[in-house]
Amino acid sequence: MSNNTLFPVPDAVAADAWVDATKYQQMYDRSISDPDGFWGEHGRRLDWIQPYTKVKNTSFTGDVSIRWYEDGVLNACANCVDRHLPARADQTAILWEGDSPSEHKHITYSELYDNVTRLANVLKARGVKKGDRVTIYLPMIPEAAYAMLACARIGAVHSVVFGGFSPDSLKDRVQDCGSTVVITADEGLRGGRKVGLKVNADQALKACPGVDTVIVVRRTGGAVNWVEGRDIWYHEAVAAASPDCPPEPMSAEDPLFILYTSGSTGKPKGVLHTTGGYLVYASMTHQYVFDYHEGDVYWCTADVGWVTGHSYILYGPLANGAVTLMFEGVPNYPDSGRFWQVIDKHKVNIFYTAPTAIRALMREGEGPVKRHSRKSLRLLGSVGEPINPEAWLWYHSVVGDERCPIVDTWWQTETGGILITPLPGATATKPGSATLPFFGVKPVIVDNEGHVLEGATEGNLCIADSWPGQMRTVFGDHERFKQTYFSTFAGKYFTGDGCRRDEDGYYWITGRVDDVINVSGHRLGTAEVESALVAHPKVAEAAVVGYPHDIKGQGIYAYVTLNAGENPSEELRKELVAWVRKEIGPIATPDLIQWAPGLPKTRSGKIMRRILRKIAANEHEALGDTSTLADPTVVTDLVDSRMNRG
Ligand code: 6R9
Repeated sequence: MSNNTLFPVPDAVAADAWVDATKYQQMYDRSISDPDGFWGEHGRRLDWIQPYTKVKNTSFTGDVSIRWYEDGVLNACANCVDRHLPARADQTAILWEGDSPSEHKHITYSELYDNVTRLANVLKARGVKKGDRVTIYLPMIPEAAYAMLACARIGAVHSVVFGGFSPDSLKDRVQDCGSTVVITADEGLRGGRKVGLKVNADQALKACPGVDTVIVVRRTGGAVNWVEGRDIWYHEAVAAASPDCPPEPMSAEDPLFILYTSGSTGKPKGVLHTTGGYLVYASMTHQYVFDYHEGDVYWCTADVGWVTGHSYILYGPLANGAVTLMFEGVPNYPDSGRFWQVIDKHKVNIFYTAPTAIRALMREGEGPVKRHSRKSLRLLGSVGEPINPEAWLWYHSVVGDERCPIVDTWWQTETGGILITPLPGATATKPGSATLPFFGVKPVIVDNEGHVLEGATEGNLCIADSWPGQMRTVFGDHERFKQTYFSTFAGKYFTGDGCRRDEDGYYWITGRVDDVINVSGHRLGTAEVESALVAHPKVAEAAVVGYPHDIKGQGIYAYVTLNAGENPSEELRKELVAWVRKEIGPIATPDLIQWAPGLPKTRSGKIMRRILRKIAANEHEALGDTSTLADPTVVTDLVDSRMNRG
């Protein structure tokens, strides 16, 4: 998976970029030796209602406390909208491209202001106050951005739930954060197909008596059920509301949003981000990593339901007064040239997508790419999972015509923004490497005992000290925050990723080292899929692992033990696949189900996933030590049936 070819920074790129190699080194060194000075200065990129006098106040030990700019007061929405009005009221803020190529819209900063302030007043009228939680379950339409910013404006904490999640997943998330308001749509539209969002929300909310308001955007006009007194139409409420809504003054450490993400154990946890540090970090990384300049058209293809959508469709770009493209559709509809067609249509300069999309489009050959000129493109980005060198090279030569630098950006929901990445004017790239840390980021690689490894090495990736975009806690469960991130390697933030550092000091992320799998850039805990499977009446036990998948990066491999008396059949296999999709959502669809009369367990009853991963990957010779198993013949049986599968 490693390719050491060095792609130098093109001279023309370095000359125009915010940062070249010399400046990167100077800024990086200062950010590490004098974090207060460095971040104190860069924090002023935002407008503060009351300027901060303190900058960094963080500790990764004891109770773990992370505070940045703690005595500053600001409003995130005002920073993303109001402050741009004097200079760019009529400039496009959001360039929305619909699912169908015949639909698009330019939303200017003044229109954004009007939409956001009205919705903010609707929320207030429904009783939402500073600190209250609002759940947003919307497709990729401008109203999703209005909803997030309206919450930020009045100090409410948004929790966006990806529109592909099931009613059950939505219910868990609404209950966990205790929202009283849900914002949804009649239906979503993706690849020409309708997705019933209101019907899902209705189903979920049967178990959420605390929700007294559901605001419904009319997207398709499809029929919906209506709960009188609870449901209101978005367009009616907003039309009747006033656009006069002053932004709420927020302390830098007041919560901005919660975003649920999967871990190795238990239910998804509510990652909590706060206002000041998050916004400084999102906006600064957006400017430097994508080398954003005035007038550039920038497109991140993520969904706002994921952190990439939060930081790099919404908060980062809008804080910078950028033009941010928001796409409702999918890469292969109406055909697999859609991305490149949109790039030509809107003259996109900066394009940020995921390796899984690149691999899927690569399979269609160069034809669909070459039918479009892509001459506006200047920079390409990748995020979500390790990019294999083959996909990187195709992205570089076929999509970027060997002209556009690639930024492979490593980060996580928890980190708020990009931590390891090239800067286009400063960093020579290597296909498959996320290269070097961003300002203020101190990566360390440790062995399993926690010893810090120096030089060229491989091990567990930790971050030694805080950066402003870091999550502050798990909503409602600070203990879990400490346990999950700071207890494996005391005093360090543990990322859950494995990593190699080469002789040039470049970082190569090798993937998760915990029980998290990454399917098409989406994080899933194996425990979540297992608990969905065992909830089926015919299933006795299940073990889920990731295995290498050509397009998705990792596929979901499930070993299933049926209850006594139940027999494996193709029909039951299909039923279990449909069951998991219904329980969690389509992203959790198992790719392979293997019937397992028994699972390999230690004598204390722990499932040996290490062995199951090897069997799933067809690495039968490398099973390692099986002597600690309670019943080693289980493994032979599993290997035999895996081999019969081919
Ligand atoms: C932003 C985002 C985080 C996990 C992370 C890692 C993987 C993300 C990557 C990458 C290699 C990259 N990951 N970007 N691995 N190279 N450029 O994706 O957040 O959904 O929380 O996932 O994704 O394993 O730990 P999130």
